[in-house]
Amino acid sequence: MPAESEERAGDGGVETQEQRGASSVATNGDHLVELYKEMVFIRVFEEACSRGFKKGKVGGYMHVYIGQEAIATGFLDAYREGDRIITAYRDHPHVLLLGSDPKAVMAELYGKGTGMVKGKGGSMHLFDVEKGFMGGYGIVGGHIPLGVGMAYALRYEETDHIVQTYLGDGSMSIGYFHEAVNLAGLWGKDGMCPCLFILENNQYGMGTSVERTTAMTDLVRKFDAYGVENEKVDGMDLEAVLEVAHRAAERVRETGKPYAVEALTYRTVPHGAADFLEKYRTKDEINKWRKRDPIGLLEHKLLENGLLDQDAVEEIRNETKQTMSEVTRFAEESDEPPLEELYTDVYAGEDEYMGEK
Ligand SMILES: Cc1ncc(C[n+]2csc(CCOP(=O)(O)OP(=O)(O)O)c2C)c(N)n1
Repeated sequence: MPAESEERAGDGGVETQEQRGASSVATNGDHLVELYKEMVFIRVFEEACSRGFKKGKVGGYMHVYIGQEAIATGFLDAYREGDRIITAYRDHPHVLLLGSDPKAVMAELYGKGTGMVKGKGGSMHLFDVEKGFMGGYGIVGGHIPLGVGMAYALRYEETDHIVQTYLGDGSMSIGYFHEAVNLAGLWGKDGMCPCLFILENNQYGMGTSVERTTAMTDLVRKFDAYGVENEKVDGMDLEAVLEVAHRAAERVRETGKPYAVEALTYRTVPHGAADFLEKYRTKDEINKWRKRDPIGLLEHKLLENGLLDQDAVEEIRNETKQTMSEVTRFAEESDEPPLEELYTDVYAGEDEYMGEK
């Protein structure tokens, strides 16, 4: 691998918790323990669905978020009821963190009628309107204009809700990104676009590194071109993410102006189910980033500060695994959707129409 890949296996120019020094862990320890449990849950969930995929039980295509958990965990901590969340296809954690039923999520991956969208969407098209989760999209960048449009609508309806629009580094070279962020900046001048863009920069789009797709690799600065203020955070450090997430969400809520945060992270597993060989990166690079695994970092901090001990860690993992076996059993034992379901939800019906005619 070229030297650039070695360089990438560092902190990417973002100040890390280790470099910042003192941890604020003691001030909000109980909450951090709760978030730690949520991160462990997401990880164990995705390990379980990866096994299901290998056994051929999960249909369609599937992408997991392993290595990136601190980002969604931190930003969704700033979620308020009535906000909207939209993301691409690496969407399991977002919906789980919003409190959707894990059994319904797993059943959806298994293509069962008890799935959260009746087994018709699968991994990439999760949806839970009640929890504010507006998908789950497979077309890279295609959801960004939807996030911006929803943000406009929320302000037009005179609410103080915001949209969290998650996007990958790979989506930033696509037209949708530029068109949507341009409008966000423009509408934001009148306080009409409360959209928080969360750039999950895991440094690759499938097998292509950021350096091979764009000449200007300081990605978050692309928002400057459209008048959207922005900053960067270490996406492996939950505490750092929490700090920026709450501050940014409140800023967007108050001003109605969009804001962007680039969270530098790393996907420590293959891109998706068909990426067996990972020829585009070295094992060395992967291992270096695994040492900064967001769950491992937080666990270490909690142990160091006496907020958890080794027994408690074991207990959390065991309990989570037990819950997960119930979740998986539910998915396995559920029935396929009935044949009639082929003809429903094809077009939006009267009661599914969301605006005035
Ligand atoms: C419009 C479009 N082009 C190409 C693809 C194929 N594709 C699937 S995932 C992906 C990479 C996207 O990378 P990124 O946005 O960084 O997200 P990540 O997978 O790293 O989370 C591509 C090119 C697609 N789904 N949609």
